[in-house]
Amino acid sequence: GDDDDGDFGVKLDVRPKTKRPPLYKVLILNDDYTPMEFVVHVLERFFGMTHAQAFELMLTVHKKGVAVAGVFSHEIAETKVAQVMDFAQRHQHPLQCTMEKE
Ligand code: TYC
Repeated sequence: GDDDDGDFGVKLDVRPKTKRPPLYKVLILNDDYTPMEFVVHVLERFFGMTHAQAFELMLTVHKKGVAVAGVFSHEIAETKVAQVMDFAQRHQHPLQCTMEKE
């Protein structure tokens, strides 16, 4: 209202504002050519999954077209995508991996 108190309406900082950094989903995409065992190996190797977890996620991708392999900070997600894309290319498989903001 008026400025009898002389504060000019400037809001006081009450809570410390510590915004958490955004997280990114790393997605594995289906294709018609990459062998199922290769995808399972990728999920074990780069996402720390057990064989059973990796097999289950691979089947989800195979049936639904895409699944989330993990959720990471921007830098870690970028690294995972690069590692998977490089590994797939080196083995001449068309497997695609990408990331998106959660
Ligand atoms: N669709 C592939 C096949 O039938 C298997 C596959 C699963 C490929 C998951 C990619 O991300 C993938 N051989």
